[in-house]
Amino acid sequence: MAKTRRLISENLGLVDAVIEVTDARIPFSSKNPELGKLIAGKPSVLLLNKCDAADEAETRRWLEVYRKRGLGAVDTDCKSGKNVSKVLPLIKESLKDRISVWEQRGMTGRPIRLMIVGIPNVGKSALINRLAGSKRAKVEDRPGVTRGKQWIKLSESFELLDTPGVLAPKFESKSTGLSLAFTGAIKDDILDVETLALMFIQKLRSVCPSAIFLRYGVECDELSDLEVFEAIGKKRGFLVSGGEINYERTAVMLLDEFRSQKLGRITLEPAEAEYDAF
Ligand SMILES: Nc1nc2c(ncn2[C@@H]2O[C@H](COP(=O)(O)OP(=O)(O)OP(=O)(O)O)[C@@H](O)[C@H]2O)c(=O)[nH]1
Ligand SMILES: [Mg+2]
Repeated sequence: MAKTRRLISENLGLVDAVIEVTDARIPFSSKNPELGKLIAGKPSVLLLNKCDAADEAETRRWLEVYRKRGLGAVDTDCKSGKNVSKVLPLIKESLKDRISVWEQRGMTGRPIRLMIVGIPNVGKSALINRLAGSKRAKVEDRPGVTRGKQWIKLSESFELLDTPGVLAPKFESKSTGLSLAFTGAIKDDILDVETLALMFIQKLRSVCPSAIFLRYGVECDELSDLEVFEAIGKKRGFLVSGGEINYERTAVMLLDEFRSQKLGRITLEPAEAEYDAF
């Protein structure tokens, strides 16, 4: 990751502001705590992307958390395009002091240069496509200034670096690793899929207890996590010969259904919980 960090630092030198994309279902675990250090005072805005998949009330609470910290933040859905139009005005707002300095120096018409950063799978490419839209035509390389870099002209005022910076997901705690695995930001193979699904059931019961009943008709109240897991497999008829539950198939199905939003809009990390290193 040292290489990635160096690449991001290099590119940071070329831009005026940074857009950090996070996943609204796991706002804490999808935010990279090192970014603040890397961008060293450069204006940034934060996107709670995939807001269509997250709980609306929780997303509002997270936006409030960021607002209180003075960080420009917006909830976006790059699938439908919801709120994507708010991103550039928010950047302009975060840069207004600098823009007035440029204007005083006669640098009117200087485009604002941006880059997108975020951990894997949060929707960076989807955002680039949304922002660029049909204006995907690349801005020419600027010899001597940004040799080798490709820029996408978004409007008269904005240019976007066409490759996003991929930040390392954070692995400080087990719960962060799990959040990243549940959403698919990191590969399932950090744990066997059955264990992951069992941990997911535990999580789901704490953040959205009704989801399992609504989707699978399993009453969880008196059951252990393992019993819930087995009841879900049974309801789906995922059995092997001898009537045993097919644990692997049940686990894969459950995680798939969460990731494809069949369990509803779920935020796994509530804004009011305690988080360290944030
Ligand atoms: N529901 C939902 N899915 C989204 C949204 N944005 C992106 N996705 C999906 O999330 C997955 C990852 O999106 P990408 O744009 O490829 O994410 P990325 O950050 O570029 O991922 P890497 O290139 O692997 O780092 C894709 O399946 C997208 O369709 C969104 O706002 N809502
Ligand atoms: Mg991508």
